[in-house]
This record gives sequence, structure tokens and C-alpha cells, in this order.
Amino acid sequence: MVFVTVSHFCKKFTKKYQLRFVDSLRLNVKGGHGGNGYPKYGGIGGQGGCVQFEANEKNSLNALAKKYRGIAIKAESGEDSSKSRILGRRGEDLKIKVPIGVTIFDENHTKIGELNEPGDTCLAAGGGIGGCSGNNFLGTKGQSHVVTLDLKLIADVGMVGFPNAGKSTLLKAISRANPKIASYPFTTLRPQIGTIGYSDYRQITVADLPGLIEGAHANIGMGHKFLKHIERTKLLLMVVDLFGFKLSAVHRLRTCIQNIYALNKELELYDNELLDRPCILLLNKIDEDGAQSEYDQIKEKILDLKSHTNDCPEELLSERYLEFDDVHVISAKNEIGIDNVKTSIRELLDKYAEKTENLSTDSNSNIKENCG
Ligand SMILES: Nc1nc2c(ncn2[C@@H]2O[C@H](COP(=O)(O)OP(=O)(O)OP(=O)(O)O)[C@@H](O)[C@H]2O)c(=O)[nH]1
Ligand SMILES: [Mg+2]
Repeated sequence: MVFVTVSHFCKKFTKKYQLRFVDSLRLNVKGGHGGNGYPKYGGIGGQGGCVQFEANEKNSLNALAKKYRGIAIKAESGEDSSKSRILGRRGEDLKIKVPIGVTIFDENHTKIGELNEPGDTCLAAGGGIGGCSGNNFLGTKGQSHVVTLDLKLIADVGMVGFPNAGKSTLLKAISRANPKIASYPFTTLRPQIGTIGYSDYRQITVADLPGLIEGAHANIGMGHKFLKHIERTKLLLMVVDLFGFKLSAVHRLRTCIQNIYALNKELELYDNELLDRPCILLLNKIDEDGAQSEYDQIKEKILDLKSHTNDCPEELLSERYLEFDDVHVISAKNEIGIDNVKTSIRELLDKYAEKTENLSTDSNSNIKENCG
């Protein structure tokens, strides 16, 4: 088990983070009531409107939380049938715009929708039916649910690393994003997405996640909140500081290679399938004095983590180890090696997309053969 120390520092950080970034939200949604019928003339009440969620690029859960937390979101009721209008008007549907990448669960934690493309919709609460002969001309209640919206960012590439490794500096160097960068840990408090633009107009999105700490898999330092965002990425960029990382004065310094083992362990404990994902290792801060000799000491070992576990503290040992598709020594700050990183990202994404395509073509042809 990875050592788990919840310092005062982490608690303070967690509190601050919670205030700033909402990626899970519970909402109370109600379909509109059906309108009453008109027995004398056989009039039918209008159906109640329903509540739908629709994915939209511009929306955030923070905005929704501000607007709707603590209040019921209710669609319009259907109109009663009347002498002048025998068929009551249908209540208006209510479309709530949510960010792309939201999954919606009902109160039993059953998934009711996943909105991954702009314009995707999901019905959250149906409206009640209008009053008619079948229900004594009394309109019925609309559905009522407490739903949970869970946001996972969707990006091609996800960056993982401990605080201060230089992830945001790298995002700035490879994309048009302008993230906050500072020399203290936990500068990035919410996941951020940048886009790498290539000369042929190809675009690849990269998510910069807040720094992890040991124990992230067990949600220390809001680890789940961050790790869940890499679930939907196709390629991992592991960023480590060649000089290692020390969380605070009371924590021990983890060397660069120990950090790689620690990140491996966090990924394995959170979801060991993440270890099968294509991964590029970036050893950062090569511009600093002594960085080259730090690199020389570990360059053989990082290519075969499994065979060099004598460099790994016992608590960081994993069952399986990442095999990096590429390793780059870079300076995010001085933009050394950045073009190679961009090329490598693109080539690997293409290579794995091709592999997946071939696999699905193969399995389709197997199905045909079996049928034939
Ligand atoms: N010398 C040197 N310093 C760097 C390099 N990359 C980043 N830094 C510095 O390292 C510090 C941390 O950089 P960030 O980009 O904020 O690190 P981060 O990984 O995003 O940190 P968190 O957001 O806290 O997880 C800053 O002072 C950067 O200027 C580099 O290549 N060389
Ligand atoms: Mg950062």
C-alpha cells in the first residue's frame, strides 16, 4: 500500500479545490404535471413537459450548480382542457445545457445517459399524461428523480504527474493554452484542456490535470476527481521532474525514478487497465545544472521498470509496470525537445487508432466467417 499521509496542507487544498471546480452534481428534476381533461366534452388535458439534458460546449457544472443546486428543476405542466380548447396544450419541455462528457445516473446509480457529443440529449424526467377517460380526466404527476451528473473530460491525451513537475508549463509550450504556472505545488486546481495545432490543421487535445499525490487512488488530495479525467483519454503523458519531488517539509524526497514507480502504482491501484494505455514518459527540467547526470543514472532503468525494482521502495512496488512507447528528455520551460513531443503524440495516436481499427475489422470478419 502506498503511504497515505493526509497533511494539513492537503486538507486545505481539498477545501479550496471543492469550492472551485464542480465535476459531480446532484439535481432534482421533475416532469410537468399532466393537465386535467374536460369530462363533459371528452376533452383531454395536455401532457406535462419533460426535462432533458443536452450537451453543449460552453456549459460548466459550476454554472449549473450555481443556478440549480437546492431547487427542483420543473418542466411546465400541461394545460387543462377547456370549452374553448378541448385538447389542452402540451407543457413546454425544459432543456438543460450540460458540458460535454457528462454521464447521468438515477438515484439507483443506473446510468440513464452519456452525453459525449455536442447536441447529444438524454431524457431525465418525463411529463405526466393529460387527463382523459382512462384516468378519470385527472392529469397525472410527471416523473421525479434525483439525478447525478458526473463529468469526465474528453481529450485525446491526458497528462499525469506529481505537483510541480512542469505539466502546465508543457501544456503552454505545446498548445495555445495559457495555464497558471508557479513554483509551488498544486498550482493547477482544475483540469484544463489545451489544443495542439499542427501545420496541416490537425488538432489534438491535451488535458492538464492537477498534480497527483501518493494515495491519489484512494482519493487522497482529491485523487479520484483528477484520475477519472484520464479514463477517457487515448494516450497518457507522464511528466516527471528529473530532480524528483518532495510534497512538503515532512515528506521524504522521491527521486525521479521513484516518482515513476509511484505514478505506476497510483494508476494500477486506481484502474489497472490504465497501464495498458499508450504512454509517453517525459523527463523534464533538463536545462537545470546536474540534470544530464540525473538522466544518465536512470536512462537504462526506465526502459525496463520491471527488471529494476531494486530502485523502487517496497511500498511503491506494483504487480505490473508501464512500458513506455516513447521517452523524451525535455525542458518545458526553455522549449527543448517540444517538437519531438508533438510529433511523438501524433504518431502514437495514429498508430493506436490504426491498431484499433484493424482489430475491429478483424473481429467483424470473424463474425462474418462464423455466420457463413
Ligand atoms: N528549470 C525548469 N523549470 C521548469 C520547467 N518546467 C517547469 N518549470 C518550473 O517548475 C515550476 C512548476 O511548473 P508547473 O508547470 O506549474 O508545474 P505543474 O506540474 O503544472 O504543477 P501543479 O499544477 O502544481 O501540478 C514552475 O516554477 C516552472 O517555471 C523546466 O523545463 N525547467
Ligand atoms: Mg499545473
